[in-house]
Amino acid sequence: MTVSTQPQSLQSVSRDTPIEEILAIVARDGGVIIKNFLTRDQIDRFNADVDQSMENLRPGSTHENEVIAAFHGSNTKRLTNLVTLSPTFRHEIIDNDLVHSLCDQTFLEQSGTYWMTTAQVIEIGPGNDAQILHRDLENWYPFVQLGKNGPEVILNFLIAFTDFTEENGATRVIPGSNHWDDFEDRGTPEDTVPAVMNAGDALFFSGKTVHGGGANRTANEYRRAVAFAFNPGFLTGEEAYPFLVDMEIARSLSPRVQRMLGFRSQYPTGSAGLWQVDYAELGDYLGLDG
Ligand SMILES: O=C(O)CCC(=O)C(=O)O
Ligand SMILES: [Fe+2]
Repeated sequence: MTVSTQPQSLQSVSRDTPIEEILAIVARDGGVIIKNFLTRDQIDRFNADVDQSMENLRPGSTHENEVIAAFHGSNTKRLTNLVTLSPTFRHEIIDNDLVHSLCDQTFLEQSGTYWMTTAQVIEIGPGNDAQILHRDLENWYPFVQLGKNGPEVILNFLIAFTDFTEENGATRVIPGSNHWDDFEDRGTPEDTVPAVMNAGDALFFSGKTVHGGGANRTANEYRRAVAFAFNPGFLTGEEAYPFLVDMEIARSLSPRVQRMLGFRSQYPTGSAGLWQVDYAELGDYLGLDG
């Protein structure tokens, strides 16, 4: 697929769209909405898994840096360690074949194995301002300089767990910003379009694409998402899963999920292996099957 002009909106595809087609749209626009990425039943069960933890959380950031605290959101709740908190997440959502096909196709080709950098609930409450526009690759700063020609260093599946409307804080995206010459340019709110979605849909986007949570202008609606994102195995992830997830839970996971969480070694292209024990596979050292 080729592009000549900057797209003005986000395209939507069904979840049975060929992988190559989904990735071609992401390469062109920077992101795509995958309709019915999860079933209604998965949405309901996941929400039930985390509802109590969400209730116990206070909104707003605990970070002492003001810019980072603003980024986290004044009336936003962020819940991490979903692997431990949600059986639906650790046995189904994280092991979704579509996710693995899209990540395999991107990362295995460009840079070898990948792992999960974070999976977190982001619930934007009434009165929360729009988040600062950013590219997710800014967590690994040298890739800002490499810009559009650098490798893909983070793929994000932002899954809607409530309906996303323009009023309740649907994620704002700048389609085509993955092709800009200068990644220090993060655009303006006027350049953005809202990722309006039904619960169960997912915004699948590149780390090169400018986006941010939308402002919640409603009186009493909460917009719940899960940001579910992956790095190549040569980068450090956001959440230190081997220290968060009990070994007993880790043993119950599929081998590919164990690798995604750092219970197995990483094999970036050109490397004999990373995250090893005495140059051998970590999974063997831990006595994991398979
Ligand atoms: O909540 C959203 O819609 C986007 C959040 C986001 O982009 C982030 O925290 O990196
Ligand atoms: Fe982001």
